[in-house]
Amino acid sequence: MICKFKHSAFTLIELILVVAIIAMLTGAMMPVIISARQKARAAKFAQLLDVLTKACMLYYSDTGQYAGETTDGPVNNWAQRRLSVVPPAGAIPGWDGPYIERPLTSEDAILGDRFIISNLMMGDFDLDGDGTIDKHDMTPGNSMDFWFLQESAAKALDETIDANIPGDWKNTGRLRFYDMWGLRGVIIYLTGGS
Ligand SMILES: [Ca+2]
Ligand SMILES: [Ca+2]
Repeated sequence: MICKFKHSAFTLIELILVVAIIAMLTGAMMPVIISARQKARAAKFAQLLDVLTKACMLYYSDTGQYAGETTDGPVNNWAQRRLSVVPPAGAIPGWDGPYIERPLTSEDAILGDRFIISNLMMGDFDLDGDGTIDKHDMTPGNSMDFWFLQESAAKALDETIDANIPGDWKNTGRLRFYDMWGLRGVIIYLTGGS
């Protein structure tokens, strides 16, 4: 009986060790898995970003105005669906769209947060990371705004679209990240004046 008890105890310790090792390995692997998933999403979103940027440029070329579009939520004067929805005849002279295949939906919020393309370019942009602002706050243009995007998701996207831009990733290139007074957001430059 004593031998049997000892054998069972040894088996239990082995089991605990195996479980502990598996838990450690899983814990060590999780950041790698999450990071790979975010990189894949960022790459997919960058393709959508490219399509939307070209649509905005074409829209501007046709109408001389900057467009608005949104994934969901209220559509207002700040972000009307100008790229996808046919406006009333003559409402926007030169309009020759639709400029994207269909209105954006929440399914296009690949990074986990909805976004809005507005026709007012918010924020200063140092596009080449040389320390000099290239596009100034509130000048007309197109920018994409997220309000609650996770910092790690924003960083993964920044590494995709601002890969070769020197300086602080949060303040240089096309993507800017801010986190102050409890308000966190991402703004991406699409097109516009200086
Ligand atoms: Ca610059
Ligand atoms: Ca950046």
